[in-house]
Amino acid sequence: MRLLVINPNTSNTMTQAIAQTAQTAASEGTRIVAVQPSFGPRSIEGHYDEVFAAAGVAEQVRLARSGAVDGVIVACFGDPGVDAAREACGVPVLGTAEAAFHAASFVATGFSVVTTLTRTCVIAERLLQRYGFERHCRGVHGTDIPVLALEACGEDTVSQIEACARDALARDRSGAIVLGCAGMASLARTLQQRLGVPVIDGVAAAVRIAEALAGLGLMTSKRGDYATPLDKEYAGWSAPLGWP
Ligand code: 2AL
Repeated sequence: MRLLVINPNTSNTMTQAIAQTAQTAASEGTRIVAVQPSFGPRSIEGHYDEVFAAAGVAEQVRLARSGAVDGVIVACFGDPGVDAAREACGVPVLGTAEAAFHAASFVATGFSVVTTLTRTCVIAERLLQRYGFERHCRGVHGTDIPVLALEACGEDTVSQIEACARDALARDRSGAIVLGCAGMASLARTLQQRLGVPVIDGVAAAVRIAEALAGLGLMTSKRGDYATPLDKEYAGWSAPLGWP
């Protein structure tokens, strides 16, 4: 099986780290193909960044049109462009936030999200509402660690995330932690050991859920809003991204 993992930001270092986490999480026989957009922000930390990141996902998901992959993962916690990618694909498309929320709801009655900049908390809160997980999530907490600081993540940064998670578990009375950034993916195991509760990284969760969906023979429904995009002309710099 081949899974296309799209890092929607343009940090090559982060794309490589995400690829490694995804490959480690995958079953034997699953091959991870990791890509990033050719344009857009180096990190996604707000609504403005997300607009370009979603267009970048639309650009890269075209690789899945040839039928060469069995699933697509959008590896950013804001799930930019996930619905657009589902229109463009026949195979299942998973966002990391959505995958992480589902996984967390299986292992705890309530979970807390620990993320990067406090200004991104509202993005996670809106996703929780959109996906119907607002009753499972007991709090979204910003560490105020910039996304790119996670590229060279030393003990200071890990300790800062751990402290935020401990505080969240106590304050929210929750039983699990969801990591609110794909840049935190490699920290899940260490944090789980230190905190003694399930720590969910959405990249790994999405890989295993994509494998399960493929194993069940489930594809993205092409009935209704996830039908293939309408054939039309796109203007200006987006011209190559128009359908078909
Ligand atoms: C993210 C993420 O997962 N990748 C990125 O660039 N920004 N999420 C976040 N909460 O900052």
